[in-house]
Amino acid sequence: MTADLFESIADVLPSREAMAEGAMLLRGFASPFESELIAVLRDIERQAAFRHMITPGGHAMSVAMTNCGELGWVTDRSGYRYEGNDPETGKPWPAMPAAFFRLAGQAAAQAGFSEFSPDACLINRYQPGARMSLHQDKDEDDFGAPIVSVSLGLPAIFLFGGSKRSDKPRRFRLEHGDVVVWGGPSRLAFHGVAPLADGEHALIGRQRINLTFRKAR
Ligand code: MD3
Ligand code: FE
Repeated sequence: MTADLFESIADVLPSREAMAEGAMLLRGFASPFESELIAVLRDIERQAAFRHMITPGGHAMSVAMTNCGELGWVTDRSGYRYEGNDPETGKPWPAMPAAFFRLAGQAAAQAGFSEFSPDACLINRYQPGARMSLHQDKDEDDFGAPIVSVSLGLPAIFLFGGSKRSDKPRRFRLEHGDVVVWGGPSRLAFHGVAPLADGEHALIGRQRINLTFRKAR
């Protein structure tokens, strides 16, 4: 009885775990917001569809992407950059929903970044087999601001390396509702995502959605 009680509390309470200096994993932090996040995502997707962007090397990414906020991250044959308009429609990216902005701000505050004000949210959609190879996020102006990521849907193996591409990455399983704040010395760490294993998530289906909140300018 007592053990059951504590297990059920552990299931709902978010926990804090340091992955590295400046990288804080908040397990389940987004779970209370899941329905609102999913509703708002549908709305964004209607205005700015997921698409497989082309890298400067000419390859289509296996991850499909869209954005919301003042700025959106894009890649094409001419390079990586932030743009105010969706290149597919020519229209501004959908505004950042208040629920997204609040969640990102509350998570950043938990990790000690009290004034996080993201102007961009890159939304990544992984279907089974999709992956992201090791990279650094360097297209933002101010590396003093953290990046906040929110995982929804199927679990993924996140690869967390060091400051050099050759540093052997550690593996972390990120699950539905997990939020990570990447700041300080972790901000420029190499990172990636292993190919997504097939499965079915009760709310999100056969995919993983990752929101990454950034201060681009
Ligand atoms: C660590 N996305 O969009 S989120 C990306 O799960 C990206 O979709 C992955 O890497 C995903 O650029 C990882 C976690 C993440 C995001 C940014 C970081 C980890 C980071 C920046 C610096 C260090
Ligand atoms: Fe990244």
